[in-house]
Amino acid sequence: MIQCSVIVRLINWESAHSGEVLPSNLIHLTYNATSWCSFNTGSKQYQPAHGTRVKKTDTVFQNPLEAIADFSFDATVADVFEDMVNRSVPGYGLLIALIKTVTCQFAQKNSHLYDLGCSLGACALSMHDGSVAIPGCHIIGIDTSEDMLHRAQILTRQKNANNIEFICEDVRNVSLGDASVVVLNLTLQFLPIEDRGRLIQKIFHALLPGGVLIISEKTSNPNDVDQVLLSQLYHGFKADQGYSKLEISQKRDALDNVLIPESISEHQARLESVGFEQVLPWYQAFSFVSLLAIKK
Ligand code: GEK
Repeated sequence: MIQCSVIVRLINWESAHSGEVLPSNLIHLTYNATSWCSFNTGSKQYQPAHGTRVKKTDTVFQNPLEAIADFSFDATVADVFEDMVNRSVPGYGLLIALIKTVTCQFAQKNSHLYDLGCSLGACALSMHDGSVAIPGCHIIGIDTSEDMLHRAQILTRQKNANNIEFICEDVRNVSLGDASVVVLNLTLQFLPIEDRGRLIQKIFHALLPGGVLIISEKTSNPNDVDQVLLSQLYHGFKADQGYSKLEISQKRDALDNVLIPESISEHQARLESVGFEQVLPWYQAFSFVSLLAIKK
């Protein structure tokens, strides 16, 4: 990750929440290739008054926890999610940017583009950017976390992405249709394995001919030696992002019963079994893999 730090003198900045006067007019900024973060102004976080978005640092698992509860996408996580996902998913920023490129290729006029498990709407925004030249594209982000969607709405409004709608619902319960692009970016892994086939089948039926499903997952590797190496590399990546050993192990324990990875071949087999004619891996960073599944 490209990261640099600067100390700047504040001119016309205000508190994120109240516009109160800063305790110091110096602020420490870091830039991590996607956006600016701010901290080091005492106990509070501040953001620029105009324009630049501020990303809060993920400290959710920093302190020792007596008991580790299952991971959930609650307000605490939503508040730091942008930082968390960028520092926890290798290549996340590139993957999001490439979803725009895939969208340019596959979006069809007067169709629906779905972001299933949209969190803060990063993929929805990327699909928005990739479909601006195609008339009648309606983008729908779906998530069960109200805390995520509240923030997603603010972020998309800031970008004037007015053709994005958000729905707070379980992806297993929504009806989908007239779709040219469907994104399942790191979402299927949170569903019970027995529910995954039905969702993939529903997506296949919702897609128009020529439509694409972009599915990204943390995968398991059937070869034990490879699995160990990929896990070591992943922990090295997280350490490089500034996470301590304690943070890495507490988060891993919290995700243990919640994120259930499958192998690339299990995903491919499921996609082919529901009818996708072309299924190809197109992106990989360690165990994080993305597949394109195309309906002819
Ligand atoms: C991104 N796609 O930034 N129905 C709807 N939403 C769900 C469900 C469900 N059954 N289960 C989990 N979620 C995003 C990142 S995060 C992945 C996706 C991660 C939602 C959950 O609330 C969360 O917002 C999202 O899926 C998973 O590209 O944090 O590793």
